Amino acid sequence: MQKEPNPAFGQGPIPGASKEGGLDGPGPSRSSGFPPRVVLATANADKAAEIAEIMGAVVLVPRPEWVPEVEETGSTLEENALLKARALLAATGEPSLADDTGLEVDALGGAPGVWSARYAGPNASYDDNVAKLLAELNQIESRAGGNLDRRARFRTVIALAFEGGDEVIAQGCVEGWICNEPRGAAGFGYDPVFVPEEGDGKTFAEMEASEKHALSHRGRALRALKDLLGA
Ligand code: ITT
Repeated sequence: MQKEPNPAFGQGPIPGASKEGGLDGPGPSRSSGFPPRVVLATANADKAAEIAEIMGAVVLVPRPEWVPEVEETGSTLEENALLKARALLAATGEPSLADDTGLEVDALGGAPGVWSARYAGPNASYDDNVAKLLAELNQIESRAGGNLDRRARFRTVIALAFEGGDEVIAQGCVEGWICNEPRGAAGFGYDPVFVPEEGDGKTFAEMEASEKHALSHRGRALRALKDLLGA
């Protein structure tokens, strides 16, 4: 079954990330290359674990638990990523990295998009969101007499904010479609119903982590960020 978001995140090290260091001392401002350590703005443990797997050697400091939840009031992924990165930079003084991700489904006019986390309501679980998505698509499909364009894409915007005001933004996108029933137990969120175009018909939740990262929105965005920083 799907995992639920982990509310305990922020209270321990991120799986796969280095455990070094605390939060004291001024962080570096932007120079060249990737900063050797960054604070992660995400409160989603599954997302943090993926970022750690993709980033490898960079020291990733979990979002400190005393930092209040950042309200995602933006109307775009980019606005929300910047809100989160700036809030963590202001709280910690260290380079801060935020990921905002949305699933855009063509038959739903691009929804759930920026509301992907809260699609089925403010405290929705991954299962609730997937169930709502499939129910909406089924309804549209039956109204359309069994014909439905199930094309969709995941889009991730990564923002990295530095002391002194420098900000670097990168994006990643993966095209695919929404299958009829959830398949697979890996990954998180909408992974059990998303089939990437460039794969072999498996959902992201049926793939090894490395297979997902090679194709995924998040893998692409983080690799683009490294390129932008010349790392
Ligand atoms: P933070 O804002 O604290 O980072 P969040 O879970 O609210 O955590 P987003 O708004 O970016 O983060 O994510 C929207 C939702 O999209 C997320 O809760 C998942 O349900 C889903 N999602 C994000 N990345 C995904 C991925 O790689 N695979 C499947 N679903 C994903």
